[in-house]
Order: sequence, then structure tokens, then C-alpha cells
Amino acid sequence: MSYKEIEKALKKLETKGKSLFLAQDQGFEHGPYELEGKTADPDYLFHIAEKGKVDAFICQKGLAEMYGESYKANIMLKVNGKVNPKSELGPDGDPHPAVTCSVRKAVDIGAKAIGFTNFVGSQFQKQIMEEFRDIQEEAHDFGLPVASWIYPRGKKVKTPLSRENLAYGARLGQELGADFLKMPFNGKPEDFKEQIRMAGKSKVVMSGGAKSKSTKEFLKHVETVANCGGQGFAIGRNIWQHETPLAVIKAIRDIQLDQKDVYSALKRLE
Ligand code: FBP
Repeated sequence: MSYKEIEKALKKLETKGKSLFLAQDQGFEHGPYELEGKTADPDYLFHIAEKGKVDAFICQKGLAEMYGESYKANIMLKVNGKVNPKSELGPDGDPHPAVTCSVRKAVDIGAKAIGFTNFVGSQFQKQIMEEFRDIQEEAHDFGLPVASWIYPRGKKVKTPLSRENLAYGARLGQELGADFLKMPFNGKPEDFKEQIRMAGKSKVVMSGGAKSKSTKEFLKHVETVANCGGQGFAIGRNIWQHETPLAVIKAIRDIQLDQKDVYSALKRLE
């Protein structure tokens, strides 16, 4: 399929040219400690995605297959994942996620995009990149855009958030053919702009990170990234672990789509 077709599919993952994805694979990636109270209920999470009108809800196959049909939300199906290495159930050594879903199955489930983590710097990166090659090519054959999580990680990686490593990661993601690059923001706008520069046509979205103690501080990051020209955000815990997730989504959209500042966006939470 030509890239023009993929570009048409990408438009369906945007609102006014920008993207906000809600990510929930932390039950898999981190463990039950992330899923306090109602956040363990997939219906609660899908409800936030639908009511919040995010551009896609990111989840593993189980949630997508058993719950997705009941909700009006685009699904970005995460097709690889790893168990938390800090858990007794997790593996030792550098990360090498399991491929957990085929592209064909994701298409059957109705996914509108595919998500895949590339741990750049892992001693297993050769295999991970080769797995990504197959996924990316098959997804594009089916007309599905592909998002790559680009996380510098592995025992050789001493500074995962350095400008050099993030910029290199962005370039690897672009040259591997990922349509979106879901990447950390290290707090330095000039470094994020460099990630965007290295990414070319690949669209850089900021990864949310652990729940911030202060919504204001979190929204300041959102504002900075929006001002850098980022495509958007793929946020999990800072939305669904918040007591008013839909208000947080509205605040993010105010900043992202209507160029409001943090202080006026915070009114959504009053
Ligand atoms: P958050 O916004 O909650 O951080 O989610 C983004 C995400 O990339 C998830 O998709 C993934 O499960 C998790 O972060 C990875 O976390 P870690 O950096 O601990 O591997």
C-alpha cells in the first residue's frame, strides 16, 4: 500500500491535526500496583477513552478483544510487551518484549493502529528491530499506521534521557518506518525539538510517565511539548489514575488545540 494511504489513515488518529492517545498497558508492563480501585476495570478505562474523545486508546489484545467492541474509541493495539523486571515474575537482563499479537489478529479486532516498543540500546535490539520490521511491513500492507515506543534502555545505556540518546532513538524510529514515535520528554525543550528534527515525517508524541504529584507541573510539560511542535501525547497514568480523568483530558486539549496556557487549562479541574 502506498504511503499516501497510510497518511489518510493517520488523519483518523488526529483532532485538528494533533493527537492525544490514552495508554493502558501498565497492568501488563508494571503490575497490579498501578491498578488501584476502579482503574483495574477495563470498562472504566474504555469509558474514559470514549467520553474523552481521545484519538486512540492503547491497550493489549485482551482488553481490545473483550471490551473494544462496546465502545466508540479507536484502538491502537500494542503488539509486544514485557513483564516488569522489578517483579519476581519479570526477566533478568536487558529488555526483550514478547510479541503478543499478530497484525492479522489486530485487524480482525478492528484496531486502527499498531503499537510496538523498540528498546534501543538493549543487547536484544537486533531481534527487536527485526520483529518490528515484520510488524511494520504487515501493518502497512493492511493500511494501519504504526507507533513505536522509543525507549533507550539496557545495561549499556547510562543516560537514557540524554539529548544524544533521544535524538538517536528518534532517528532510528524514523528510519525503521514508524509513523508515530512515542518518546520520553527529558524536560529540555531544545532536546525535544532535536528529537522532532531527527524524526522527519514520523510524528513525535510525548510519553506521559508516572503520575505527577502536581497536575499543574504535568500540564506545564504538556504546554512545553505543544510549544515545541510535537504531534501530541500518549498518556496513561496521568489521566486514568487522576480522580477526574475527563477534566485532565479537557485541560490537555485546551493547551494542545486551543493554545490556552496552563493556568486557564487548570480551570477545567476546578
Ligand atoms: P504512562 O503515561 O502511564 O507512563 O504510559 C506510557 C507507557 O509508555 C506505557 O505505554 C507503558 O506501559 C509504560 O509507559 C512503560 O513504562 P516503563 O517506562 O516503566 O517501562
